[in-house]
Amino acid sequence: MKPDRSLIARFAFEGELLDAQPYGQGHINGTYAVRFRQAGGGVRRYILQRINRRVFRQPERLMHNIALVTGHLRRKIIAAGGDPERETLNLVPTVEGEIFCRDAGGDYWRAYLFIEGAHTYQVVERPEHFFEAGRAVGEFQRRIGDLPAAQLYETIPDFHHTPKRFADFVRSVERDAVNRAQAVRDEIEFVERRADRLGVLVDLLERGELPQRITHNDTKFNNVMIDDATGRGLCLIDLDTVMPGLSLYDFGDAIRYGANPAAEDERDLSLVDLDLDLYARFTRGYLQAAGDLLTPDEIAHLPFAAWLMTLECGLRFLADYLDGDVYFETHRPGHNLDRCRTQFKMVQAMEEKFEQMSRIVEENAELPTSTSLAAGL
Ligand code: ADP
Ligand code: GN1
Ligand code: MG
Repeated sequence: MKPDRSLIARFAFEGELLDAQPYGQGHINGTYAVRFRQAGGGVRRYILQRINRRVFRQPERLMHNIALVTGHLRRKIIAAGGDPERETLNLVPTVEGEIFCRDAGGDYWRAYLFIEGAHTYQVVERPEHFFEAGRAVGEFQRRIGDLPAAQLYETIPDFHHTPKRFADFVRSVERDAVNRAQAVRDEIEFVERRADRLGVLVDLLERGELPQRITHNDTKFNNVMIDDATGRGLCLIDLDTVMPGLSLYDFGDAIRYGANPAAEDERDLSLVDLDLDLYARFTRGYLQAAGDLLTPDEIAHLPFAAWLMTLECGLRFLADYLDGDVYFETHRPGHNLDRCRTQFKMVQAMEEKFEQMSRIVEENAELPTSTSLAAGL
């Protein structure tokens, strides 16, 4: 449901309200662009979002994280001589000075300055944009890296704990709530055949062999704003899942989405593939920005992380399909299954091109000669 006038009036927006329209193509929150006429005659936009209550059980905690993270980024951007109104999200407070509000139905709302002169894209339209996305993700990890992890809540526990995602998936298969399992036996088996490799990253984290960092955890290309004028990767948006995690999650999730030249929900699977040129561009941008932050073990696992995050996302789409489409926003029957199939096609392509993926990392990383890139499949 669209935000009404009285809800909009609770935020400290400037000007006279013109309208509020649904905006963007996210799978989770309700996003609206709200337009205001300014005293001088111009029009100013803001983003107003309804936080998905089913997904985010404790919106207060999530908003605490976002205020902390955007405040930290703002200081870093100002110190670097950047533009703090465009290179990070900026919360617009309520008239009472709060960072969110609750409506009569119990929904939580928040508002941001609208980042003008920049766009998000559902697929990579210009290859150089994907280098920029890599740079933006690396830059984000660097800027946020010195925020003490203990100050952040885990907004969705075990978000990228792939073995737990798999356990949830197995429960969905067993429950078969809407009688769909029989028709997707091939997809279920696709996951089962790969089940032995799902714990690699969480095991390394538990053993202290990969460092825990503050990460974004949802770095798909349509969460990166690209500057219209310069083509620069300007700002990572969608900060709901910023929390302690592995740098590899951000690399992997960005590749799974953006190195596919087709849409995430493309039905013609012949169009879905791992584009090695796009993969190389992102890798270069990412390593340029974050390279000296990363340990040799992190670098060695980049190709594996791309594979794992793609498989994880595919099994989440499949689990939601089996559950009756209750988590991700869907726009047509079978939408989650279509999404699952693109992810699995990408997984297969990565398995075929794994050596080339490793070579591209090797060519772009400065690794001690003793490090072997043997973190294979
Ligand atoms: P979801 O969690 O549902 O994916 P997002 O926070 O990613 O929601 O927002 C959905 C879309 O709205 C984005 O892809 C982007 O195009 C647009 N958007 C979000 N925040 C802003 C902003 N501050 N300025 C301009 N556009 C934005
Ligand atoms: C969701 O919110 P959005 O659309 O950026 C999801 C991600 C998935 C992605 C798949 C909180 O991201 O984890 O990778 O869809 N976000 C959440 O497109 O579950
Ligand atoms: Mg989004």
